[in-house]
Amino acid sequence: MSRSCPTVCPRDCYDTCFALAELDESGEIARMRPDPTNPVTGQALCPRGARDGDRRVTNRVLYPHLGAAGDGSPRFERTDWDTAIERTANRLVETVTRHGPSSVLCLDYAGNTGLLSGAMPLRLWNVLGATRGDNTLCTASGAAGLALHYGAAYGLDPEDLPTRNLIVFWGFNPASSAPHLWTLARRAREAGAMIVVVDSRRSESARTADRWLAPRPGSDVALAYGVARVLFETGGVDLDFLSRHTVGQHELRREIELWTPDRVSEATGLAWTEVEALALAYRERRASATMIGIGFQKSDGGADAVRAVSLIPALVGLHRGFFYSNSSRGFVDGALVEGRSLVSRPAPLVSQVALARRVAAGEFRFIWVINMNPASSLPEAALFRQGLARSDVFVAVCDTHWSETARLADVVLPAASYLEKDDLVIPWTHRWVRWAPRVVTPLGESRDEVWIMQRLARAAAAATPESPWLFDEPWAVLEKALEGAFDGGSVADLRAGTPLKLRVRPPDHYPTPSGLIELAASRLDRPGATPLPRCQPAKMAPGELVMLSSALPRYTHTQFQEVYGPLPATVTIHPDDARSRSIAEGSQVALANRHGRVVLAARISTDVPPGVIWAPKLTSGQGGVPLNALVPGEPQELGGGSRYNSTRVALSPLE
Ligand SMILES: Nc1nc2c(c(=O)[nH]1)N[C@H]1C(S)=C(S)[C@@H](COP(=O)(O)OP(=O)(O)OC[C@H]3O[C@@H](n4cnc5c(=O)[nH]c(N)nc54)[C@H](O)[C@@H]3O)O[C@H]1N2
Ligand SMILES: Nc1nc2c(c(=O)[nH]1)N[C@H]1C(S)=C(S)[C@@H](COP(=O)(O)OP(=O)(O)OC[C@H]3O[C@@H](n4cnc5c(=O)[nH]c(N)nc54)[C@H](O)[C@@H]3O)O[C@H]1N2
Ligand SMILES: [Mo]
Repeated sequence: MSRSCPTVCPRDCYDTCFALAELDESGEIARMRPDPTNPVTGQALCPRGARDGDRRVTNRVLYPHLGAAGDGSPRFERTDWDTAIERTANRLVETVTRHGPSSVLCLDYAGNTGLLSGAMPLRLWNVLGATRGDNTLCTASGAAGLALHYGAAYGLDPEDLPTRNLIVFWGFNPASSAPHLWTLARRAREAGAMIVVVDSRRSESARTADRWLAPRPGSDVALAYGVARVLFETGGVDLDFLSRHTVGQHELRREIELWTPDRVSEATGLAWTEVEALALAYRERRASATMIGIGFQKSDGGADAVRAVSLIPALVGLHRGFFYSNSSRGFVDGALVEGRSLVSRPAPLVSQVALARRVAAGEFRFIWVINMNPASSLPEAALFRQGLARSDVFVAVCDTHWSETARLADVVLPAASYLEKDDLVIPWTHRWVRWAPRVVTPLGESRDEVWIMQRLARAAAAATPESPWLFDEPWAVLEKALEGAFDGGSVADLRAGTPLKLRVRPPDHYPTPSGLIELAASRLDRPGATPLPRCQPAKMAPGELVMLSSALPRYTHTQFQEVYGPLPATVTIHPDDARSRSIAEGSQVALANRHGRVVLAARISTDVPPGVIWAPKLTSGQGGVPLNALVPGEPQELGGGSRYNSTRVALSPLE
């Protein structure tokens, strides 16, 4: 008889879906189904979640492997856990002894965000004092920007979307990146809401929105100021709300007055009537949701763009009428799970954005990679790959699959997939949490990350300060970390299978110096912090194009290529840019800048405006060269975030 087992997708994604794995008589996964008990994700599975049973059995790392560097093409031989752990631990102890703990680098990211698979295994690296990545690839700069005005970045609960009359997705492509939020928005539309998409290209979401505005990349601050200007001029600003809940309206207003219709149109490329129409929609529809994407803040002025957009809902009188990432709203003690609050000294942090050149320079002698595929996802990815190939650097990768990074490792340790281990995933969008117990037996000799971490900690005891908490039982850790985390219900209920709802801070709580929304920020002690957002238009050299990259519905970063085939090696080019360079549809073109050169197939389309090209994020070009070989490694000033979407390239047909 078949049976359904509850699980939760742990990928770093807006939706954090509850799912049901349907097992056949032999106990194998027959198919994945949506779980209707989650009001946000219960409708359907995305094309990735639906194929998780297939991904589980394809391209897996089944056994520990030792890499044998040879003539540049890596070879791997299977080994046993004892040998793999001993090899890794010996090298770890030797590195710490000879070069100090900070010459050990731990890189982790978005593969599995579960508290047990993602957070708890970091305990070893935190107690060692290893250098850790600073998590700046994704949301960091926008979060730092929002903190200047709101004290913390959390915003509205997506379950409120069906109650809104206007939903603006700004630099956000939910039809691909957040399909369940998109469904909620469309449900609101059925009840009369308007959906607006603000995106520099015609994204999947833009195609079906009620209205699409396409500001030039990097010009969103000007658009937001233009909208604010119309709101002030037409009585759309809730002055009573401003006087009660905000400071800084006069500074903001002075800035807005400088943004004349001509100046806004010139910066954004939009007709003033489009700006007016958006402002009037905000004024007339009142109950709005401003959904601020992560995509458009991975750019030169990304933090300031998020700041400017976030001020619009305050002007129309809404407490946190925006959504960005809700990870700062709750009470889960992540520092305890990771062991950060258990060590006497915090681990040194290194910028992920600027990491590649330091790895290439040999600054780290031992690199541990878990839940991440940095050889494809980091800026300056080709340089990073050169660093991994150095003979004086030891690389250990713990992954479920043979990722590009695993293929460059000295030791590869097989991780059990999320369907093969217990975990608890804390969403950063909606509030629903439930225990995700193991559904099926781990394939091959793959193991869960806590087991792997504890094995390695024992074997490397000579380098590790005495810390019995490394060996804590996972459930005991969770019980402690979750005290006070839920709105009713106990951790025992959770373990018995009952979904619980996260307890969250109220929307009108503003941990700023004034305790109010600071339309003009007053805490300016961070690099790049200014009272008001600044517009930093892209500075382009003649002939240069700006390259955007973002998600496709069937892939999560580099994942699911084993199910759907390689990420498309294509670049979308406007017909004018193709014509002036004699580029034909389907032909091979070179994208080049001072960082590297990537060859992709041309797709000619008006989905992108002139001067802008688009490629699937994390794809690879001819010869397996990662797209991110082109991406600069300079962090944003505010928040240290990435600039993927400000990558400038020259484009030419292949000779
Ligand atoms: N050009 C460009 N580059 C970008 C971006 C962009 O917009 N443009 N976006 C950036 C952003 S926002 C992000 S979040 C990063 C994502 O960057 P990464 O986190 O490096 O992306 P993934 O390819 O998802 O890599 C996750 C890895 O974890 C593995 N994994 C999955 N589940 C498990 C598990 O349970 N255990 C273990 N041990 N491993 C597991 C997967 O097999 C995969 O190899 O990429 C960034 N890179
Ligand atoms: N299918 C799928 N879903 C995912 C992921 C995935 O890999 N695959 N990754 C997850 C993760 S970790 C993240 S961070 C999110 C990212 O998901 P989103 O927040 O939706 O961000 P992106 O898809 O990177 O970009 C959104 C849009 O921003 C536009 N854009 C770029 N620059 C500008 C600009 O200057 N101005 C304006 N207005 N628009 C601009 C791009 O054209 C793009 O369509 O998705 C999550 N969901
Ligand atoms: Mo991300």
